[in-house]
Amino acid sequence: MSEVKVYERPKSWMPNVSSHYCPGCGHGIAHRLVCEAIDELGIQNDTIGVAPVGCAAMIYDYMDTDYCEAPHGRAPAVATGLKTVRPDKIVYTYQGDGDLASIGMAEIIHAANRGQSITVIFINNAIYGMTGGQMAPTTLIGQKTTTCPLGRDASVNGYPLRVSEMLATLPAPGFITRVTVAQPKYTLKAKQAIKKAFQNQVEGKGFSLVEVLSSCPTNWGMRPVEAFDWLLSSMMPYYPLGVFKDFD
Ligand SMILES: Cc1ncc(C[n+]2csc(CCOP(=O)(O)OP(=O)(O)O)c2C)c(N)n1
Ligand code: SF4
Repeated sequence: MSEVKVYERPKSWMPNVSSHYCPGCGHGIAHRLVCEAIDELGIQNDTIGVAPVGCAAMIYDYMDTDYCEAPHGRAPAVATGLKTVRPDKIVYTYQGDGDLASIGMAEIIHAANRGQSITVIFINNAIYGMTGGQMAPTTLIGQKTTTCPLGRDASVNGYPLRVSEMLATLPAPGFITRVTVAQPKYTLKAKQAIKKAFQNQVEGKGFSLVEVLSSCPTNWGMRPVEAFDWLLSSMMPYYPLGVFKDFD
């Protein structure tokens, strides 16, 4: 009988670590996709990641590449500095929606507007995960969080920001796409998008951003399967998957 390999630990996943993320959290899947892309492109020794605040703050414990921590929301600015002094390196940020779309909104807009040659992995789980589930700029209308316990109300809190669509209006960024890790069929496409976002940088192109719709069962108050179902039924209609901008 021939052997079929169903699982292999990515080379760029740090040896001997196991995940600290909650059961059903999308961060672990997204980390793996980033590692697989780095492996397949053979860039493990040439890559520098920039870590966010939020649940992925210690992503450097998982990734066996060079890494740098950034203050709240400033990952695109730190990545800009790294890429400027080391243009030979592949520089990427990994940021949640609290980090990127709230505190760091200015940094991401300006990095995108400069067409900065970096790769951004943006995890949209519609809430601040790490700090106990505050409302994020991406929280949906009616969604309950600790800071909007009756549900987000547009007349008080404004509307959820569609970051990818907003950035795609700028002339400079090259590749902007939204994917999800909610089901295996979507995860395969997410992997292709993440790999392409790194490949763009290898080829010396400009700014690439992959928004990943992800789950936070803990702060959504759901079981893992229910959380992925909610992502599909509630998040995806407001945040449609697709490519909003491409270099080609
Ligand atoms: C008003 C406010 N400013 C700053 C912080 C500090 N802070 C710590 S983690 C974090 C972001 C967490 O959310 P997100 O980036 O969505 O990542 P997640 O934990 O969901 O992966 C913030 C904003 C805070 N909790 N509240
Ligand atoms: S709090 Fe949410 S985002 Fe953070 S690890 Fe748990 S499920 Fe993931």
